[in-house]
Amino acid sequence: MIRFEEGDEMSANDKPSAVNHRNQREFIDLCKKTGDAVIVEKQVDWDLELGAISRRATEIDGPAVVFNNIKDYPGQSIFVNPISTWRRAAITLGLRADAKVPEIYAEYIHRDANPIEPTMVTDGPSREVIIKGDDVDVTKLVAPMIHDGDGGRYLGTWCMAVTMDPDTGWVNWGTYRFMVHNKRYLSGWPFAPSHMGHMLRTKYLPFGKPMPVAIVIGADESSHLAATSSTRKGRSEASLAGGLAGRSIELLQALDSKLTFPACAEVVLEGEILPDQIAMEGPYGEYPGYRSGEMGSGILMKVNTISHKKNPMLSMDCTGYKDCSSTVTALGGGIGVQRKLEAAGLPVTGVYIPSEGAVHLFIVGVKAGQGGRETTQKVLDCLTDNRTYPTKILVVEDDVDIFNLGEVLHAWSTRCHSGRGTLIKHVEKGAQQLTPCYDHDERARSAGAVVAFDISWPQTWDPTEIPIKATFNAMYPDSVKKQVMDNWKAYGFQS
Ligand SMILES: Cc1cc2nc3c(=O)[nH]c(=O)nc-3n(C[C@H](O)[C@H](O)[C@H](O)COP(=O)(O)O)c2cc1C
Ligand SMILES: [Mn+2]
Repeated sequence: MIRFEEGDEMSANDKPSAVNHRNQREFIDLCKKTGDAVIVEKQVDWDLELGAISRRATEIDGPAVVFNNIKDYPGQSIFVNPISTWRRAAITLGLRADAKVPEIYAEYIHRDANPIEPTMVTDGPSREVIIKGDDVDVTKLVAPMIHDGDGGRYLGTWCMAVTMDPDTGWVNWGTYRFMVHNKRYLSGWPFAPSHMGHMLRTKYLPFGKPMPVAIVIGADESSHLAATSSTRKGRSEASLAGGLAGRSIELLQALDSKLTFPACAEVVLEGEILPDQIAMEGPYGEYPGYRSGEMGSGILMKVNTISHKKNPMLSMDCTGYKDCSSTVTALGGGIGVQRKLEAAGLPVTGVYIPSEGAVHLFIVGVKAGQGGRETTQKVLDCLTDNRTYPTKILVVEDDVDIFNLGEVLHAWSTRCHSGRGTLIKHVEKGAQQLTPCYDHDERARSAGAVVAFDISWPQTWDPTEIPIKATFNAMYPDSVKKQVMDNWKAYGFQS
């Protein structure tokens, strides 16, 4: 199988084509054509109603939603759940809306391997309205009360936070939640090991320096997708976004700093993370599909400048069970996990992180005949060595389609020995603290546990001993299968 490395160049005629959307509004137009976006003109309340509609829409794998008439906020609209389904992930990457998940993964890998440098421009829609200093009031932008029980109103969900490494000039884009604290302040919660968290802790806090930051809302989906990906430190997410879009992304420089972000963004909040103050943040209906944690201390951003399009359209993820976060992390994260396993020399053939598992369930495909307890142990060790997101890992051989949950469940139920095939590992650091099944003590210590299942036949068996699947494909001679397929409609079946 082909192994891709981040930033690998491929031959020129293999370059990904430009996708059909250059900004949020063009993406919505594409989604409308395929039934993947609904425009709501009826007035909705920003206080829970908007969130409840958005939550239900994503849970039924329904369309994304544009709310054009939001109580108390005339002239502003919100685009909700941009990439919370595989269909919209496919559209983002320039594929047919009904492209299958393996095609979507393959397209992402191809585009990721072909980054395109961005281009600087000097204007963008966000420059239509500029508000500075004492005139700044973030509560004038519509930030919904998304879930009942949230600690406050969230303005940053499907956003990108832009920061710069002061030593190297590397600009990081990452998607992290931001809650309205008051008129001039937002509080946020980037994980310590995230690029933004790490930059803040190592490059600004020790020197008592405020960290310049821009929160960018309503940009093109290629850039938003790049901001959610787990790429290596130092790699430009703007170039990755270019690869995902198949064209150079136009960037604008911030008004108050050297930070750069997509010029097409509709709303930009510029300011600084203060080195000497914290603020209460959360709780929030989170990507594991629960309200996770209590209100706790978060980072504090002072907003100095707001720039936005006249009548701006903001972007929002209605986070929770089956949200943008678990869908896009399944994609960029799944590919990152595959690369990590390949680099460790494991015979991996693919990784699927189904959105229903909320980034807690990893399905790892390995070459037929090369599964087994030893391989499963190595996969488990590799995926718990640093940041531990999964609580369950299924290691299946590649006669099982990892993207077909029915097949995976069948193989797990029937092939995995409940004693010998079950490997449990306790993790003492680096476990994801939002994991719902961890107790308070484990969360405080970033500790947890992961179970990996070896879903392979005993390696000691002679191949002739392996049970034949009782399926159409496995149990009949080719000649009979062909006869049946040739006559399928003639028998009276529709499809
Ligand atoms: C809607 C959404 C919200 C997210 N919120 C957070 C968050 O609040 N904190 C965090 O550390 N990661 C959050 N993530 C995950 C990060 O975006 C992801 O880990 C990404 O790789 C971070 O970028 P970085 O690698 O540049 O740090 C969120 C992802 C999505 C899609
Ligand atoms: Mn990054």
